[in-house]
Amino acid sequence: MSQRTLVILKPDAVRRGLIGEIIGRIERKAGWTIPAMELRTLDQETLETHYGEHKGKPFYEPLMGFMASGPVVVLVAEGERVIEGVRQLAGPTDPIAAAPGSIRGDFGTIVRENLIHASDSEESAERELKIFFPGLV
Ligand code: IDP
Repeated sequence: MSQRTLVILKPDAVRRGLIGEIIGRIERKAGWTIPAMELRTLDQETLETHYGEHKGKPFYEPLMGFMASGPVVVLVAEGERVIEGVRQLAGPTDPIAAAPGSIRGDFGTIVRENLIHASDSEESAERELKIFFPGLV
């Protein structure tokens, strides 16, 4: 079943020159495509809508600051089981716990600066795609 998921290459990935490396891993999965992609600096309102579920947690404010600290790449990935699949490519939230071979496992050390966001379910993907790509058909 073909799906769409929302992916954000976080400001650390852009600053460190890892855009090509990370997008390449998504592109190389057979049959997956990228129907929309843009480099943007996210504003507070967009970030609050996106990360609202974490409001009040100790890491929320630093996360907001980090996510607004520079441009990010927002993209839509499309294909068979792409929601679960990009989460697998990313690895778990904590890059030290993430296996080598995953994006976070290969390039990250800091929990907040973990390079990539990917929707975690069909419901999240639907909600997040509307936030970042409201005009997508
Ligand atoms: P996910 O991105 O792996 O789905 P979430 O639990 O949804 O993880 O958390 C959103 C983001 O908030 C994480 O990707 C990470 O950047 C940051 N974050 C989560 N937990 C912590 C923490 O304990 N300390 C610092 N930052 C955190």
